[in-house]
Amino acid sequence: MGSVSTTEVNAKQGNLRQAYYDRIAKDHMTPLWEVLGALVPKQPSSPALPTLWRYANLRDQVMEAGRLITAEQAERRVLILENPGLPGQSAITQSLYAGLQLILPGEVAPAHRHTQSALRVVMDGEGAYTAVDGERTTMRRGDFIITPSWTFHDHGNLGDQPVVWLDGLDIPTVRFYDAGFAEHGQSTSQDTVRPEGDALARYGNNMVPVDFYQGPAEPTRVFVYPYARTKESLDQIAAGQPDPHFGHKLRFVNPATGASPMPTIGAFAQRLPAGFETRPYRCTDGTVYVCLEGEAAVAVGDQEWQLQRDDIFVVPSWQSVKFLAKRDTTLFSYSDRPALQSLGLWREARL
Ligand code: GTQ
Repeated sequence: MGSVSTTEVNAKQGNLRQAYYDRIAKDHMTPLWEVLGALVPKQPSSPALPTLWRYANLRDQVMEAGRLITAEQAERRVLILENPGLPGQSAITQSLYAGLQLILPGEVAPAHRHTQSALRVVMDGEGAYTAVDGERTTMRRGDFIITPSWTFHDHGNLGDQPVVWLDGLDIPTVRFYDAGFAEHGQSTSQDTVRPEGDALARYGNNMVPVDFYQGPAEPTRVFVYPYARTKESLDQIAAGQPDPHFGHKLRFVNPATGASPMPTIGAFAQRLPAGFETRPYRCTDGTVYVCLEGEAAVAVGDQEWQLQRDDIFVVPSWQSVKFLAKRDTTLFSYSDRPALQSLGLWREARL
């Protein structure tokens, strides 16, 4: 008899193994050796894709939603920016959510609270407010506003223009941990219990109340970081030497602790001087960017776009990002960096 070929041996072994896998699957077991490489990758390879959303298109589409449903009917009238690599997941990165919210003159988005943390970046229009735990703040373009986990919040538009902002939430993170709770407020709009500006005066001016101490994971009581102040800092530091990878980049902090404003989401503001080209950079925090001012070419992984004012794009974990500013450009960004850092999982590479 001739010897059995290697191919035949392999085929037979393959069949035996598959039959075994099928048998153990009935008992809810599965072999590690078939999936080890994917479970323990050499480096991150996110299913999220580098993606750009043009603001002009976003705005047209959200305005159309404004003709189809009221803010109160919708509870929140938002178009989710869904990463095409994460279909059906309402996620822009594996851990974060993004959406464009519209509130028309006279409308209110009713009070509620949830364990998900949220941030807003005001894009368009004047006259709206967000109320957080009994204090309102007028929303102005570029303002970075937060509603930390379990704080009551509602929105309203007292002006005569549609107001649009970007929502950033840790919805996928909270879903991952199965830690979502939510409830409605007692009334549609919260009673105002403090005058506008109170939190900023108490906690946001390099001072805090004398008997106030916070643990490192507690969110800040400052819930608005006005763009006028952000811009003032960027204008001032832009006179100095830019960092080769970042230009002039600052991170928002809880002024009482120096930690991120909220434990699951970090936020950043960045100025790239006209003509400045950054070196390629990558990090493990998938990041959502908003172009608040200016114009720049941006390369993310194998994608390249000409960024215009208000455009929004996402850089998934470990994809390289590189900018060439055509004009003085200001970027806002947010990511899960503080969560990764507190878990010891944050890495960066300055290329
Ligand atoms: O404003 O409370 O985009 O609860 C998604 C969920 C906004 C909000 C969103 C929310 C909100």
